[in-house]
Amino acid sequence: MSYVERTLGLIKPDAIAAGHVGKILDRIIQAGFRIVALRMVYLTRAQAEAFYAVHRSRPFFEDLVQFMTSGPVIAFVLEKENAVLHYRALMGATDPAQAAPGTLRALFGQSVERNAVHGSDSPENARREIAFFFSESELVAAQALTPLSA
Ligand code: 3AN
Repeated sequence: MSYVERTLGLIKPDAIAAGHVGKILDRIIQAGFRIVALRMVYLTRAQAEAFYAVHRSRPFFEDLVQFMTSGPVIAFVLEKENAVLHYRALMGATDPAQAAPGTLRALFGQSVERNAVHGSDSPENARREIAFFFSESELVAAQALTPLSA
């Protein structure tokens, strides 16, 4: 069954530095997602560690935190039917070399670490990650300002 759902996406520092922000957002919009909130932030070390806490024991954790604090990220909330799965499909596999042609990571990712974009991997994590970046009032305000027919 499909139902309207929200997911949290990030454009990572590598893609921002390479000038890919406009192209990535355009592909997201063309794929039928509605952007209900968006902001650019510099993550602090503590914030990056908290966001990726589930990976704390992985060997790449320190590098990942360093990379994610090496420049700003753009965080956004997307809305669509089955948004979590659909955005994962649009992103492609974690490793850009394994990602299907035409996916965001195949097009804009450089390596398994510098892979251009992030997306929540489950509805539960989407709720946690959306709350990490946006307050409830920001989401409600964004929804009120966006035409329902968009
Ligand atoms: P995804 O982002 O596709 O859900 P996860 O959750 O397995 O992938 O990994 C979270 C992030 O950690 C990835 N986006 C990537 O930046 C980084 N990462 C995952 N595996 C590796 C790895 N083997 N080496 C370096 N970084 C990795």
